[in-house]
Amino acid sequence: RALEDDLRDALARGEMELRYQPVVNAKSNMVTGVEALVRWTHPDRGVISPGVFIPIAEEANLIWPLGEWVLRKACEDAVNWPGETRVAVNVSPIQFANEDLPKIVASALATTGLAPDRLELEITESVFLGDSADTAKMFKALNALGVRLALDDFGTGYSSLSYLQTAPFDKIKIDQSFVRDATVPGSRNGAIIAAIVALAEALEMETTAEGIESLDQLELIRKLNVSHVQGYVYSKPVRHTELLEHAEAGS
Ligand code: G
Ligand code: G
Ligand code: MN
Ligand code: NA
Repeated sequence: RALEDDLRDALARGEMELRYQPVVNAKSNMVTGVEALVRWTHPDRGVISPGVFIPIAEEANLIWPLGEWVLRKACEDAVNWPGETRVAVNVSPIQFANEDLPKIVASALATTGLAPDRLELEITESVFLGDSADTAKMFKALNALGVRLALDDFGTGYSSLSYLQTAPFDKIKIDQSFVRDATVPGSRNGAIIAAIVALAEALEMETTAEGIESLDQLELIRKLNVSHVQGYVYSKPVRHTELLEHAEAGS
């Protein structure tokens, strides 16, 4: 059987699970949110990364049921987290191009009772390659729902900066490729991160640096005034139950 056929049955068989990676405020060190990351445990092949199966789901028109399941499950879990902890969900450009997306988001919020401002949708620059009138309309509709919007993998896409003129982002996520070598002598990445932070601050957007693995990277990122950090130095993506245990332990 092809992976695509297995993917068709994976949701019904309960093979999909969400993991949550904490996002930490760089100043207060408090967890302010988490990013939902989907995992597929295939009965024969074991855990398959979304980097592998999301493109297959997009080609096979399976991104709809999968995307809807991810949204609903993430909202359902987030309702039980303490305080204002937000949940971020990755939205594929294919989902973004579907006019039903706002309805699907609204329905996930309504059925779970999650406050709209506790849901953040992560969108990549590639959505700006589509029809610009449709893109503007989608941003307007999502904004009207009261959900937050984050620009994911910033600086790695094909797009220009012109979309920042109008698109209502609350946050820029600085791609981990900029973080990786930032502490290596001679690297230009620190300067690039500083420029992204200046841009985000001027536009009143938060910033999250992704893929922070070492204390050296954390120290540099703090010095560069990035507002939020995410990465293995704090936590890998964990189960919903583990997240609750962390919260109860007061960590
Ligand atoms: O967690 P990991 O590094 O394996 O994720 C690999 C890629 O899959 C990342 O680009 C991430 O954004 C994407 N991804 C993870 N979960 C989801 C999801 O629920 N929906 C979409 N569209 N992409 C996801
Ligand atoms: O494309 P997106 O930014 O949504 O995907 C984030 C990906 O980065 C996920 O697959 C997640 O598992 C991975 N990730 C999270 N923290 C780290 C980290 O500290 N180091 C590395 N190498 N990957 C990470
Ligand atoms: Mn993401
Ligand atoms: Na990213």
